[in-house]
Amino acid sequence: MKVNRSEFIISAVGPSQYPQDALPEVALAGRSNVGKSSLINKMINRRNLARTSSQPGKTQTLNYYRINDDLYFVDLPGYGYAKVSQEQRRKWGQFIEEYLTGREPLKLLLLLIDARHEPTKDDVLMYEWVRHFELPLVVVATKADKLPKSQWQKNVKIVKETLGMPKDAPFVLFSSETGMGKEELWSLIESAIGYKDPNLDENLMNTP
Ligand SMILES: Nc1nc2c(ncn2[C@@H]2O[C@H](COP(=O)(O)OP(=O)(O)OP(=O)(O)O)[C@@H](O)[C@H]2O)c(=O)[nH]1
Ligand SMILES: [Mg+2]
Repeated sequence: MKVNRSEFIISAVGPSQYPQDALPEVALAGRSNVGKSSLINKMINRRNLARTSSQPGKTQTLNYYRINDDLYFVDLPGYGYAKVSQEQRRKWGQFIEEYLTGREPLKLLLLLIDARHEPTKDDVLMYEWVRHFELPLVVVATKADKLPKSQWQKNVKIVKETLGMPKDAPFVLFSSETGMGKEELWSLIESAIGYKDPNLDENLMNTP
């Protein structure tokens, strides 16, 4: 997809603030600091559109970014931040569960996992939760640039095995530094939202 236009829309604190225009939504979940906002910025070639929260673990908002007139990226609040109370955890769970189970325009969830480390208990729980909901899912292993190339294969295997992923489940090794995995991820997003490249349509029509 060619990104011509991307804009921040809203930090929504509840369903009444979610956009009403029914554009497909691609949500990003993952631990605090795993690279959700950086991934959005890389996908849309913007240095700093997606905000990095000054108070990790505290903001409980869904941040909406509109890409062309094609989709929204929805940056979900990160989980697993140590300094969060039991009560905040419970609220987070409820908020996210409502969104993931009840949001009609949601077409794909990107679950981000730090490629450098074995997935945490929270990562595994999140993965199992999403599978239970039967949401379309791509697991994205982030920060690949922080690993030597010689270690990629080993770490990918650890991530997949720890999560218990089926062999052919969608998976992308990604770096917001180098752009590794970006095109692959765009293709997966395009098919999930049923995107048709207008340029390709034109080509088809011009074919004799
Ligand atoms: N080297 C490298 N650093 C990255 C990458 N992705 C993110 N980072 C860094 O990791 C830190 C956290 O990235 P964010 O994108 O803010 O993470 P987040 O998941 O949005 O965090 P929260 O909003 O707190 O949940 C920042 O310092 C980023 O620069 C990557 O692919 N490579
Ligand atoms: Mg963020």
